[in-house]
Amino acid sequence: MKNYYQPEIETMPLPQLQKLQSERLVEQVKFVYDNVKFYRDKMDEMGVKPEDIKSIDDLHKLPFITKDDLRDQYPYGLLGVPLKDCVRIQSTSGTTGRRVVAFYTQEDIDIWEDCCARAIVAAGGTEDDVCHVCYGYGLFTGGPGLNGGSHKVGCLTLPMSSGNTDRQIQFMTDLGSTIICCTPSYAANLGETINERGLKDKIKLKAGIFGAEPWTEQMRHNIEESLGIKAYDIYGLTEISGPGVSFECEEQAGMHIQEDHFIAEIINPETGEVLPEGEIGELVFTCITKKAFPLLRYRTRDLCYLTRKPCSCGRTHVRMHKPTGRSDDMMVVKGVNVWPSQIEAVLLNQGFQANYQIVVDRVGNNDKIEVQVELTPEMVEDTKITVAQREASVVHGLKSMLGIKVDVKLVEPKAITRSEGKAVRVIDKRNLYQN
Ligand code: DLL
Repeated sequence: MKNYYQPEIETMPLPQLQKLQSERLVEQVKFVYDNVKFYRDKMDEMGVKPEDIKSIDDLHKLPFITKDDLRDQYPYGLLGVPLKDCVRIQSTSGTTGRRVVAFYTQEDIDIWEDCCARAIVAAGGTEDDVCHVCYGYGLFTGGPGLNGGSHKVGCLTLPMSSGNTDRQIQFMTDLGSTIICCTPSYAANLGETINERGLKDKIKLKAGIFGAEPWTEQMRHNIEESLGIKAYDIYGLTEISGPGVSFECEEQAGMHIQEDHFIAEIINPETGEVLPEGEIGELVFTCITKKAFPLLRYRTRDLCYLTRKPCSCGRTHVRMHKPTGRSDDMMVVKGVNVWPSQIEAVLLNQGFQANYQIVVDRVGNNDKIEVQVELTPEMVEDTKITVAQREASVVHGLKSMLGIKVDVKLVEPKAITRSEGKAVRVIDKRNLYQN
């Protein structure tokens, strides 16, 4: 059994790591230039030749690629290898426009599963574990990626997929699941149900690997409490392979990017300028080992910052801070930039759980924003504070955070539909008026 903690790579001193990245980048740029017309045309337009890329210091000379480019090139325009060499597609869960379809060779899949295996090992996984995967399977990368990683580690893998909470809990208790992989919102949902049914003592979970959507530190704390586990963040996107592009170690202080496969940059989303370490901006990835869908300088639209501060786990790979939002899920309401994560932070701070929905509408020329959030059962029982007082307190908290008046509606526990995959937090009705 291969040991998926790979210290020779994961703790490689920085100069050596950058040398490896440079070698792989030079080779990859040649490969892409020779095999993908889209890149060849773009680089020719910019007057950049593959020979101009001699090391990672030349990365900035390459053109960016965006989700719109991916949509324009749908389905086969970005393939780096003949279709007969591809063995799989996966696709994004996007709700607008054309889906993005990503392709994989068998080697691409192996690398992706290695990345997921490293994430599972970082969360304490070994061949003695029972790994319960309730990310969706199918086109979504969550289930297939973690499933493959779990096999590589040698865990007993439960390919549960999402949904059917009763069955999830039954298997978890009957088979003694020790590691769970799902979205944080579904983990919160499971934790709530397990506690309501008084089953916490019957589950053996020790760790959870949660990602695919933003979640706050407060939410981590709530999930850890309700399931009695340590909760690890994992990040990734279909275009770049899927989950496992980066993952947390036991420090839970940012996610190590798997730099032997992906080079990360942070740019100013307005100007494209590369920002220094520590500054928040848009995360950009260059794949240096992928062959079927070999994206260079892909703009993820996720906002975060990078740090190379030493990590006590010994891994040297750069850490990305939890994405604080996306440059495109930012809403402009009443002329003010609003991120759902800001609203969530206020709600969790005031003792609510992450069971909420944000409804934005336009009445006449004016934007209206309403936050609907569930009272917790404890709040319902606690009659010392009235619902009106709680509402006023949330309105006040949101006003201080955002600088605008937000309507708040407190609803009964369970009134908001629970998510089984990625949670739908925002309903922006203003989009309905566009066209
Ligand atoms: O969500 C891949 C994935 C599956 C990651 C399972 C982790 C676990 P997509 O559906 O293509 O792929 O969505 C990618 O989801 O650009 C981020 O905006 C968001 N995202 C993913 N992981 C995190 C995370 C999968 N840990 C998009 N924190 C990304 C915050 C995340 N946002």
